[in-house]
Amino acid sequence: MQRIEELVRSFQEQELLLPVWFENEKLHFIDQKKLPFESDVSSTKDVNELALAVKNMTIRGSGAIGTCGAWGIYLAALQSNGDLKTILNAGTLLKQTRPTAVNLMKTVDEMLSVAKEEGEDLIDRVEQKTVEILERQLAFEHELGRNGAEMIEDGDAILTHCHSGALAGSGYGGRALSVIRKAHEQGKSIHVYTCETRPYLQGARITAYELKKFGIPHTLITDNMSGYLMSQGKVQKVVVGSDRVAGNGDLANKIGTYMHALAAKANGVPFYTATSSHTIDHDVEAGRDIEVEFRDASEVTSFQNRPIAPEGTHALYPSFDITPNDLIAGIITEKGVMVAPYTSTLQNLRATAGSRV
Ligand code: RUB
Repeated sequence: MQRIEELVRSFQEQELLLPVWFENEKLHFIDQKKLPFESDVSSTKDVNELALAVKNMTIRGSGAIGTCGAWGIYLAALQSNGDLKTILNAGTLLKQTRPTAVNLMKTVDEMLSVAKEEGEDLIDRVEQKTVEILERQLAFEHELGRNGAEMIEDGDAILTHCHSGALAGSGYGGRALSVIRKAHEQGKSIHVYTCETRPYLQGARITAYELKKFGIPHTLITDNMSGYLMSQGKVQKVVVGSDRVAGNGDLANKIGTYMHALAAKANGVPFYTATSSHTIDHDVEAGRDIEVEFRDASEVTSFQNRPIAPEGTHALYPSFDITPNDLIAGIITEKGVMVAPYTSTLQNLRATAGSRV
């Protein structure tokens, strides 16, 4: 526990915006559904409660969900005093919470393979692995941020969708906002258009909140305004995150992303995804094979428990969509910016990024 608590203290000294952290023998997390109006923090020692928080989107964003794979296994190890069967069951539970974000599955598997090793010191091994994963994820944010910032020119207006920021990741800027934050820190004069992102409004509530905190000039737009702005020459780049990238470069991201990518292509605006090598799923050949999460229709017919449509209205909520690789100008990762043909550049990335990919 000492190593974890030391790591969290060092993160806190770096003034990171942490979605999840461990302190006083408990895991703490911010309720992202209530931001920015309330900063409600919950605490738990129970992996079941953590899994529920991921499922109901109290903790969300693929990077943060990914680290919950590590936190969850660590909690299960502590809770069960290192009982392997309980830990394996916790892994199954965690993986069932959200189907699209592949970081969650990969991180759980990485943790479980350490838990399954021979030896007495299971809790220590799991703790050590948690520390390693958290440090690595944060390092990725800085590296991919620097790589992506090279794509950004002084004076650019950048459109982003949903929230691919610090609280969706490891606290610096997540993926898309790490690129934007690095460009801003390099002194480039940039402006961000943040799409509100129906129905959860992650863009309005959380991206705008972080951009304000980071001092980055921004304008909130509704999702259906992006095509018009691009046609007027108001947007120079689109940068979004990814919940999963297929081996051929097709990507799954928050519903609405595909629409922005089409508008970007039609208007000659480069569309990038900022992500880590960990988000590339080489077991999935193309976007059509990625499981898209469908959430309850009530999340569309109401907002924060207030109905916004007549009672009984039929609604549909695919939570993600697939953007085909021919709409993507580049996949920004911690190893560099991958360009088409993606099947081979992503294979090369796999070779250089090592076994974790
Ligand atoms: C969040 C979402 C974000 C992605 C990608 O989905 O789609 O755009 O997670 O961002 P939800 P990142 O709110 O449903 O979890 O790659 O930074 O995770």
